[in-house]
Amino acid sequence: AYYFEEPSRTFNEYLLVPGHTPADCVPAAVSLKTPLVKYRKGEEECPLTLSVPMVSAIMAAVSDDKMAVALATEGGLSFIYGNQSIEDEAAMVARVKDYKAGFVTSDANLSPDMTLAEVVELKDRYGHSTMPVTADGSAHGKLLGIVTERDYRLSRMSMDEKVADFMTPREKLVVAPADTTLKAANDIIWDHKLNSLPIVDADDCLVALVFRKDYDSHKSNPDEMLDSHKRYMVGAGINSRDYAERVPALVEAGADVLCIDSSEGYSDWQKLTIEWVREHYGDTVKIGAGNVVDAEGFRFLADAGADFVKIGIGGGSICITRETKGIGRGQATATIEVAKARDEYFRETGVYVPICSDGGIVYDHHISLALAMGADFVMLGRYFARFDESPSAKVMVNGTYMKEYWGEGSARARNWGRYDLGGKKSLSFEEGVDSYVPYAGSLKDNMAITLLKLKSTMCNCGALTIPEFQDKAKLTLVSATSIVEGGAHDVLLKDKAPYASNT
Ligand code: MZP
Repeated sequence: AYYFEEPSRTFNEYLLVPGHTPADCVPAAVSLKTPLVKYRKGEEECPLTLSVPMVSAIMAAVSDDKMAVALATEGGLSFIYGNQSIEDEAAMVARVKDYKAGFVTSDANLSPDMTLAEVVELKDRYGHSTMPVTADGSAHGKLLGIVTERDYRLSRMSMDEKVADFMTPREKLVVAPADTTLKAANDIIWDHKLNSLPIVDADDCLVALVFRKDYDSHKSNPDEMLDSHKRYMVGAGINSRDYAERVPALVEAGADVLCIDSSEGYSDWQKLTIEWVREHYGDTVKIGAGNVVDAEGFRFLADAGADFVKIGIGGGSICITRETKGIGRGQATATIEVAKARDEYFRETGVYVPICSDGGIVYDHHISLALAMGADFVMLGRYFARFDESPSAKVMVNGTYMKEYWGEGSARARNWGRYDLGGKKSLSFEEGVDSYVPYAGSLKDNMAITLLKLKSTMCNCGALTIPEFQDKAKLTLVSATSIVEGGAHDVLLKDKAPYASNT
């Protein structure tokens, strides 16, 4: 047998030692842009980049179309889970691609005398998510947007939930009949000082008018919002069995990037899958592979043509692979070794293959550590599962709101494709658990804090970009007693933290 000389280590065993911080190195100046897929030395730009180095896990409890839209809005990317029918997965991808980010202008000639029902009909005809209209002077010249029932369906909430969600405590629900004119609706909004006006018409179609104030609160002017119609990027998970049918459907639906989802990726199955994609699509379809935990595994997948390589076996919060099969490696050690292999590969071949540290991120600062150790981006499951936007149920457990979160190798998911070694088409034994994670609110609010922490850490290390951070980072192992020193200690806490991680 071969013995690795050093024990494998986790993120918790490391700390960053600050470097010099120049005066212009402030969080607002930090760029978190990072490559998602491979590129050649000398190429102007990586073909696909992320604005923030976070992607959501290929899991049924984490990444559906709603999560994908929310995360893409913040500059990250979701990989839609693959353990569902090809048609359902492709439909989720298509819904993300069809989602109209921003606000779309309409050439419809809207007049203040039009009824709300007519406006909704127009909106539906144009297929817009929202249709800003500039009413003329008689409607106060305000910008209005219309949101219809379809938008609510897309957000997966029931009508009642959405109405509740829509209203801040200060807002009032004013219901207007469908024959209300635009001018009258605008007056109601104005008179009641509402942000929006939900209306239920005869066909049970809920309509909300979004008021100028809402646009102002987006901190961009209405004109900017009217040109900014973007299509969001989305990834999708595939397996190494039905790729000949699944890949064409996902490509047709508009997936920007695919990833072979497997608990252990150093295998011929992955090579064959990548080869099939290259044979049928050349380099036009981007495909990541994994997971691996050492240099050999990385090199195998990079040589096979992977566009990025994912690292991590057994470190996921819901994972019991190390207990059941005795395979895996500490996530920090795996990341450090694979990052060295990536750099060596780049020096040798001129091809930069981005790497993703997948699983085991418990505290926000683990993201900083993973990047400092060389990861180009990180994949998170538990982190995203806690938010409103994840597909799982929000439940009350012992007086606290929780979200359900289960592993793909659990009896609940039965994702045999992820654990397949060419055997029968079923999960023979469990490698994951079914669990709860504390509900944490909206993705947007949580990510804002996480990213601010990351940027602050980068500034402490004197870095304004991720490559600079990786270059300048100084990392130290910590002793068990210094970990104790790192938390609040020898004081009596007034408020017990509701939950230790990500706070
Ligand atoms: P975490 O962010 O919850 O710690 O880990 C998420 C990662 O765990 C996923 O991206 C995937 O690689 C891995 N995973 C998903 N299901 C299982 C399982 O059932 C698993 N064992 O290990």
